[in-house]
Amino acid sequence: MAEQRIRAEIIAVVNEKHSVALKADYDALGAKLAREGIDIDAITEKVGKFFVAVPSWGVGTGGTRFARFPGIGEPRNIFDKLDDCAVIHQLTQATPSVSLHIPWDKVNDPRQLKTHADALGLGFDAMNSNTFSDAPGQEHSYKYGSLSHTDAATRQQAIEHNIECIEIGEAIGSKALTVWIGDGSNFPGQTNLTRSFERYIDAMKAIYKRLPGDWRIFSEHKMYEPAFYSTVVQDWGTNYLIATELGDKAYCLVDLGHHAPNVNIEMIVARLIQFKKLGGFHFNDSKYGDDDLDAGSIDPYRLFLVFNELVDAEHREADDFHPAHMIDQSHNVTDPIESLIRSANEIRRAYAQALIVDRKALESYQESNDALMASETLKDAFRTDVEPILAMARLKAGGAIDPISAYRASGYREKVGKERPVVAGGGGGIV
Ligand SMILES: [Mn+2]
Repeated sequence: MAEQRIRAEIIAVVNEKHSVALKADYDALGAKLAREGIDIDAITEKVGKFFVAVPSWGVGTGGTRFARFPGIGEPRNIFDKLDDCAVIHQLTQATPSVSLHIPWDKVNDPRQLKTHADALGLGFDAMNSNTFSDAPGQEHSYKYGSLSHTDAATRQQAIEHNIECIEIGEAIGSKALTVWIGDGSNFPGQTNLTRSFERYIDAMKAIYKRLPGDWRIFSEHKMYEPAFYSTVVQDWGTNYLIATELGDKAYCLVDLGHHAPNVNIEMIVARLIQFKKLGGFHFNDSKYGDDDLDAGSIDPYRLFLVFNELVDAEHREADDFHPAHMIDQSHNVTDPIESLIRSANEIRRAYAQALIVDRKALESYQESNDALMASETLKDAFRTDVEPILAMARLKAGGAIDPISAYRASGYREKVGKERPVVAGGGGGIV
C-alpha cells in the first residue's frame, strides 16, 4: 500500500459531499450516451486506464525571463518533488509516473529515488537531459550550443551527459530519454545551418548507440527560443528526419507549445502516427508562443482534436502506436499542484470526448463529403460534458470527485509551507 500524503478520510469527507450529485449526473449522462449506443461504463473504464506523467520540474514555481516569484512550501529537492507528485496522483489517480530532469533531480545514488518513489506508489517516465544551461563546475559551456556545437569536446560533454541520463534512468526503471536542445542561432549567418545539423545528427547517433534495447529516444522540436533566429531542431519535419536517421528506437516528441501560432498540430500528429514515428507529447497550452500554460486552459478544442487523432489510431489499431503522455508546463501564478491536477483532468477530458465521437457516422460523412455534418459530429462530442465520467473514474480508483476542493481541504500546502523555507532559485524551468 502506497504511503498516503493526504489522509484518506479527508478525501472521503469531500467525496461524500459530492456523491449524490455525481450519481445523478452520471446516470443522466449514461442515459444520453445509451441513446447514442454508447456504454458509459466502458468509457469510464478506458478513461480510468489513461495516464499522464507529471514533470518533476512542474511542481516548483516557474518563472519568466523577467522574474520568478517563489510560492509557499516549494519543494527543496527531488524527494519533496516526488511527495508533491504523489499528492497529484492520489487525488486524480491519473498520474502514476514522474518524468525527471537531470541534473536538476540528480542525487548521489539513484536507488534513493527508486526507494522513495516505490514508497509513494510512483514510477518513472522518460528521462530529460539538460544541455541548454550550464551546470555548476561544468568544463565546457553550452552558450553556443551543445550537441551541435562547433567544438568537438563540448559535443562530447553533451553526449556523455545524455548517456549519464540513460544510466540513471536504468537504475530507476525508466524506459525512454527525451532530448531537447537549445541549440540554434540569433542572427543570419551566425551558424552554418547544414553543418550544425550534421554535427547534431552525429552526436545523437553516439547517444543512440548507448540506448538499451528496450528503450526509446524522443527528440523534441521547437521553433524558437532560446535561439531567436534559427533552432537546430525547429520543426516536425526536421524531427522526423532525425528519427528516421537514428533508427527504430527513435521517435518524435510533440510539445504542443513548440509551434507557430495556428499551426495545425493535430495534422502533424496524424502524419507521425501514419509513419510510425510519434513518440509522445508534452502537453501544455498557449496563446502566443511557448507559454507553458495549463493543458486545455486556452484552447481545449485543439487538445480535443489532437486526441481525436489518437483515438482514431487506437480504433484502427495503428502499428507501433504507443505514445508517451507527459505534461510540460510552468506555473507562475498558480499553486503548481493545482495546475497539474487540472491539467491531468483536462487531458483525460479530451480523451473521453474523443472516445464518444461517433466514428462510423464521421467516416460516412467524410466519404459523402458532407463537410457540415462531419464537423458537427466532432463538435457534438466536444460539447458533451464528460465531467461525470472523469469524476467517476477518479472515485472508482480511490481518488477525489473534486480533486481541487479535496486538495484545499487537506491543508497540504500550508503544512509543507511550514516545513520548507521559501527559496529564490529552485528548479522550476521551462523546456
Ligand atoms: Mn517540452
